[in-house]
Amino acid sequence: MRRYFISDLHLSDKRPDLIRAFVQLADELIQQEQSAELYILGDFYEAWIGDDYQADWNIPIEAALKTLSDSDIALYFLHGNRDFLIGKRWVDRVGATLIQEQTRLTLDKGSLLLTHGDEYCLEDTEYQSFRQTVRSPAWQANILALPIEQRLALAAQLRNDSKTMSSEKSSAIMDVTPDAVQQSLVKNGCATVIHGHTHRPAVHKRKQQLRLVLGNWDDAIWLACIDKDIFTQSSCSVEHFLEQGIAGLTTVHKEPV
Ligand code: OKV
Ligand code: MN
Repeated sequence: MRRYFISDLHLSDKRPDLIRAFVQLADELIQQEQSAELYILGDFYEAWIGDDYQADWNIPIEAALKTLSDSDIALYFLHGNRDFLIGKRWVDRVGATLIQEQTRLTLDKGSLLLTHGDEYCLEDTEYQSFRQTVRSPAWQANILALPIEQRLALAAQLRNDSKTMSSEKSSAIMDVTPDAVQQSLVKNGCATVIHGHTHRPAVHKRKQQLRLVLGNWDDAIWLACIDKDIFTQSSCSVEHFLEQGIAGLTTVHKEPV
């Protein structure tokens, strides 16, 4: 059985091309696979303001997810830093299973740790304190009690703040702290972690530990897969994907896990 991994699609009304690409990916997976799993490791949406907000641009996205789960492609979702407000209603609507960050996935040979990855960016202390606030159930309950319009405005403002801040931060600060990754692997008894968030798709080997970093969807689309204990990550331009689909993807990383 193949397991697919995606993260950081940042789907929104601003990117109808990415929405089309995701719908196409879903259609093709249904045609190609009898039984498979799709793991969405956070930041599927550019900003999620609550399961009660139903936008037109999101209708085809949820429909594609529902078609996947209805056709024996099991969907798993974990929160990123932009869609942490996804809740039980969304998960039930699309037929996904919500998994916690740092979930262990047992493979034939060993275990794989699944997470979004922002919890590893310890050098950005300002971000970590922001993260602690927005991930707290009390803060989230307050936000979800606001009218939709206010939530939209807040999300847009935070988005702007983040753009200003990241332009002032060095790229080293915004990457993961390798020791934090190391510690979480030891704690969870895994040799391999797969995460997104940093937008630096790669395979990192360090002290017999493997860190597989998923690519973000922007100019290119990315799809990772584990099949028979081999990890591959493939990519191509959005335009090319819209013409060629999965067949248009080129393998960028290949690694036994
Ligand atoms: C990352 C930081 C923004 C620091 C908000 C709903 C809500 C999404 C959001 C969108 C923006 C976070 C989540 C980001 C880091 C900031 C501001 C300060 C200190 C909502 C959905 F709750 F308002 F409704 N946002 N992002 N900051 O761009 O990732 O690091 S963010
Ligand atoms: Mn992220």
